[in-house]
Amino acid sequence: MNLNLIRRGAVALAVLTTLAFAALGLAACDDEDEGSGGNADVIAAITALDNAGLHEIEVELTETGTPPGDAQATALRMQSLVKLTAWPSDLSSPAEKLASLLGEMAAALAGNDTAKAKEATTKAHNAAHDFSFATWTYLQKKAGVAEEKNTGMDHASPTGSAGASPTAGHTMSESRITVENPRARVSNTDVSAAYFTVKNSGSAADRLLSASVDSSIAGMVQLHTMVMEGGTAKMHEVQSIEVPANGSVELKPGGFHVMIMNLKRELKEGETLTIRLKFEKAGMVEVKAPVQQIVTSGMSGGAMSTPTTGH
Ligand SMILES: [Cu+2]
Repeated sequence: MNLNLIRRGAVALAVLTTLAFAALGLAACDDEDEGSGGNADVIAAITALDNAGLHEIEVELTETGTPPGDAQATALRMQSLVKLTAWPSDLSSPAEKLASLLGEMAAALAGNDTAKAKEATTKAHNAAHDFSFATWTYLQKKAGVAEEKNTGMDHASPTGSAGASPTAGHTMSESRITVENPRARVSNTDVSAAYFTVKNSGSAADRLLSASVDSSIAGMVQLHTMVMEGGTAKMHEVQSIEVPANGSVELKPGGFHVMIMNLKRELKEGETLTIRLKFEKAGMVEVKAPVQQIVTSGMSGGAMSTPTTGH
């Protein structure tokens, strides 16, 4: 056998080996869910996101009006992390949305508009929550373990804020939310309001973060409070409504309410309005609110005045 033949044989063997490995590689990819990275990558990324401190940034912004010094860096780091992780295909579209919300958060934090920074931070924080829940649900399904409810994890209470921080052995405190006596106000104008009592029988405080109705019914829904200013009742938008542990909060005429704006049609007595409530810990809660005449003590007429503050 001459040297040339041996060389050719070696090259052929090398090519075959490469092809065999390529085939193995493809087979390994087929085993995964389409588009999925490894479990370890996904777990590492979602753990980092869970511990990034978006909650603390939002709380500090809300309470002091100033974000923590590293808030923008955190948003940018989390944006890179979410963009670069090979999420399973089911999660790739929410991941894209989350990455862009984190980008908006970083941009808003770089500016000096506090309200804008707060709004962008709240949006990114909420999206991160939903994304984390979806990711862990995916992982639990893949692992064949039981699924958790979207409630429970008391993610680190903000340092320096009022209230006891959970001790190491007590991080699984729960918020158990029920909504009672929901009702919405009849309206033939472009605004209405909804009221209800939120009860929390759990050992962790929760927050009502937002409310929404079908976009075919109203263009905007906000959480409002009403305060007396110089003898006039004025409405203000609030970022959230606290629901104490083992306690309740009542949304009622003259106080906290769900403000339904840009109504696209009349709300008639006897119909039912579906309202989706988003809680920080308990997640989404859907309520069916009967539309009815609601008497507002101290205010004339059946309809609420238009907001004089906020938007
Ligand atoms: Cu209002």
